[in-house]
Formats: sequence, C-alpha cells, structure tokens
Amino acid sequence: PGWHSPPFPHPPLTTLPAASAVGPSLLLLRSHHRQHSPAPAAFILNQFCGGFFLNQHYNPAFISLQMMKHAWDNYKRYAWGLNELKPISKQGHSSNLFGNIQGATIVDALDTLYIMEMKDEFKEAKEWVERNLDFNVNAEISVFEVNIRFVGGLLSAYYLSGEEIFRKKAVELGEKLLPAFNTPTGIPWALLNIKSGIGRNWPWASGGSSILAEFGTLHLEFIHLSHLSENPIFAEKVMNIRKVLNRLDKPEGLYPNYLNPSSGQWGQHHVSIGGLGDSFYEYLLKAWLMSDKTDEEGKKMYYDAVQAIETHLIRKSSGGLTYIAEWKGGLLEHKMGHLTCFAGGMFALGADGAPADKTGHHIELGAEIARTCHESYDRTSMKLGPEAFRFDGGVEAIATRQNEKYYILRPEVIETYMYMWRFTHDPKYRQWGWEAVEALEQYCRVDGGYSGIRDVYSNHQSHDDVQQSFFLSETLKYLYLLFSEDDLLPFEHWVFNTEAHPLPVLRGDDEKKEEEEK
Ligand code: DMJ
Repeated sequence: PGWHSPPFPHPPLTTLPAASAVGPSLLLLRSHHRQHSPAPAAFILNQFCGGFFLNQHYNPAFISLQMMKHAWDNYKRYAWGLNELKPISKQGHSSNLFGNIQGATIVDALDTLYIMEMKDEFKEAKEWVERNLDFNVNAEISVFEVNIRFVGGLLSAYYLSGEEIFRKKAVELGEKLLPAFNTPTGIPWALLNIKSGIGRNWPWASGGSSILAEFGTLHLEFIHLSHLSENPIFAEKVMNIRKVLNRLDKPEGLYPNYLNPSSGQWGQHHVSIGGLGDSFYEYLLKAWLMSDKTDEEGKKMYYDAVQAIETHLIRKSSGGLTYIAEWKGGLLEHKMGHLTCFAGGMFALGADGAPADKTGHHIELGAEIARTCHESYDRTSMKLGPEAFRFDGGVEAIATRQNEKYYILRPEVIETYMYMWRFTHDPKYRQWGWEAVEALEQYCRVDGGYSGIRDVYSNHQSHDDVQQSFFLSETLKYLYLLFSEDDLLPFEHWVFNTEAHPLPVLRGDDEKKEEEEK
C-alpha cells in the first residue's frame, strides 16, 4: 500500500495554471481530460418544487441549491453543533453511535458543501470544526461509524480544501481509535470508550464477536492516516486484519459476518452482502484501486469473494430479477436489503480489473442489480425503496414484513445508479435518479428538512423525524454526481469511502513523476 509515499500536499496536475493558489487536490477535483457525457434524454420536471421552478434537463443545481441547501439550512437553524436534525420536531437528534462526540452532520457534509461550491456554508462548517470539534470526551462510540463519518469526512475535507485543521483533526481522532485494536488477535472491538480506551463488542453479536462490515471498513481511512501522519501504525493495524482473515478457512469461500476477536474463530455462519457484511467487500476492491492497483492481496481477496458470492448467493427470480440472497449455515434466505443495493455499483467499479473475459459480465451483474433495486422502488406507493425486500411466498422485490417497510433516506440505490451512469451512459440511470429526486421532494421533504418514512407502501406519509447525516454526505452527493459531468471527481483519481467521502488514489513516486512531466 501507498502509505509510505510522501504526504500531501504533492504537486497536482501541473499542466494546469495557478496550481499554487489552490488546495492540494483542488485541481484533481475536475480532471482536465474533460469527457463530456452525452446529453441526457429529454426529461423535464415541470413542477413547482419548494419554491424552485425547474424546467430543465436533470440539473445538478437543483440538488445543491434546492435540496442540500434546505437540508443544511434547517440543520443549522434547529440543530447546529448537534449530531443530526429532527426535521418535524425541529430540534437536535443524538444517536449513541457517536457517544457524545458532536457535529456528525457538519463533518459528514463538509466535502459535499465543497463539491457543490457552497462556499459560505463550507466556511461556517470549517469554523465550527476549528472551534468546537472535540474528541477529548468521555464517550463510548462505534469505531466503524466514527471512522467512516468523522475520519472519512475530515480526510476528504483536507484533500479537497488543503486546510491543515482537517488533517490535524483526522489524525487526532485516528489516534483515539487505536486502543480498539488491543485484542488478542488485533481484530478491533466494535465499541470503544475514547477516554478510557476500553473496548467491547455489541452484546447481540454472536458470542462476543466483532462484525465483518465494521472491522473490514477501516482500511481506506487508516492507510490515509499513515500517509498523512507518516506514522505506519494505522496501516499496520489494518494489514493485520487481512492477515487474520487470510489464515482462516472460509466456508464455501464465503466470509461469515461474525469473528471472535479473542479466539480468532468465526461466530455464526451468517453471510450477507447487505448489513453486517457489505462494506468489507467494497473496501477490498477500493483498497486495490486506491493503491493505484498495487495492492494485489486486496484484489485477489475481492475477486475470489465475488466468485463465491456468485456461486452461492446470487439468484434469479422467476420474473427474471437478479438478487443477492443471505446465507445462513448453508441455507438461503431470499431477502435483499436496501444496503445490498450498493453492490450494483461495486460490481461495475470492479469490472475493469476482472479477468478479461469477465469484464462484461461484471458490468451486466451491476446493471441487473440496479434494475432489481429500481423495481423495489417502483413497486411501492411512494416510489422509494423499503429497508428489505423478498423473493419468496409469491412476491418479488417487495417487503412483506411491516418492520422492513421503512426508508431512512439511504443512498445505496442512487449510488449504484451513479456508477452505472458513469460506466454505461445509459440514460435510464439518470431517469431513475430523477424519479428518486421527485419522490424525495414529495414525501420526505418537510418544512424543517428531510425525514425518513415509516411505510413506503402506505398512501399517507408517516415520518420518522430523523434527517440522517448520510443523507447530506451520500444521498445528495451521489445525486449531484449523477447529474454532473464525469470529470467531477474522476474515478481514476478518487475512490469514495463507504460514506461517500472521496479519497485520492495514492500514486507511487514513479507514477507521480510521470504525471508531473505530462
Ligand atoms: C452509511 O453510513 C454507509 O453507507 C454505510 O456503509 C451503510 N449505512 C449508511 C447508509 O445507508
């Protein structure tokens, strides 16, 4: 991995003028090899939306000026400095995932504000971070959530803006997370008190196990922490996780969701590409991409895992919809979570690195998952997808249990549309994204921000009264990118962490020199 290459700022693409006047990565935000995407198919929203009359083709400005601004302004008005907003009761919402670390929405939204060129808002967010973001608190936090939202958000804000405060805070927080790795195997605890350094696991997790999607989703951020601090400790911690995993036998080549950090043995043999498993697979692929394709171990682990997933988990319904089931000790549960829908984008992103005869197949798999997830939206009254949908008992892509019918402003389906659009330019992905915009405006937008919905099949909306911080970091960012040109955050320079925070590809010294000479 590239943590040993020199820390930022490194020269940006030098053929561009005034490089010194901007932050370290600003010039990479837009690639200078502009690839103009074909004009989208005519699709006109002739509707008066929250004070914004829009009769243009898929305008990214609608996402920034109308949606992001509404989400941000209301957070600022009613919940400034707290973690999240309750948009109906117009007050702060605190989730125990962050203990009493504050400001999750601010840190999660920093890069989105920057990318959308919301300069005043970015400035006020930065000032809040400078004055108020404090990690010297007595708090038990989720290592995974704090890493993907806070460390990831700060790293991206640093790489985009070049402001030293973000680098400093990211490294400071990374250091606070290190005691989580003090277990017999080095597989980290799920929960950590960042004052005492005492860790533990979720009481419900299979006999004291750590969770695959949690300890497997630290890699990208920790490699960057080593890169920026010139301290190899962070990279060593996550490379050791790989070592432990590679020593273990995998049932049918699959990775169970639970691993005991003391014994180093798997817990329950439950496999999922949705909740509890999802971003582990995502980070194997992205670790390879972020290393400028030098991390061969990550690459092999990813493609081997996808092979096992295809053989044992991917199925086609009688109506022709491809889905990814869950695996419980060898038996399939024919259920797919909203979270699993991110995999369409992942398969497309990984297509290029697959063996030559498999590239088209991986793109096709991505397209099929995108179609299935779109169906899960289209088969509801509100045109927003449920938390989980099933392929059994005579239904396809429909939630059958009341407690799986909610939508909490999640991004995964839109994320997959964005990747599929970039790789295929099939206009249906922008159409589907715009359907989601219309549904969000109609059902989730309220006076005080955006709220989740309790039942997407109902004809009257019941709001859950939470504006999740990932709505600003992910859902709105992916929509904005879907309707923007491909040269905004080009994939050859950036990978997105699982909370949609862009991190630059780490080039080796030779590659950097070559790029400078160009
Ligand atoms: C986000 O925090 C991340 O995308 C994570 O990987 C999964 N859950 C939420 C969004 O649904």
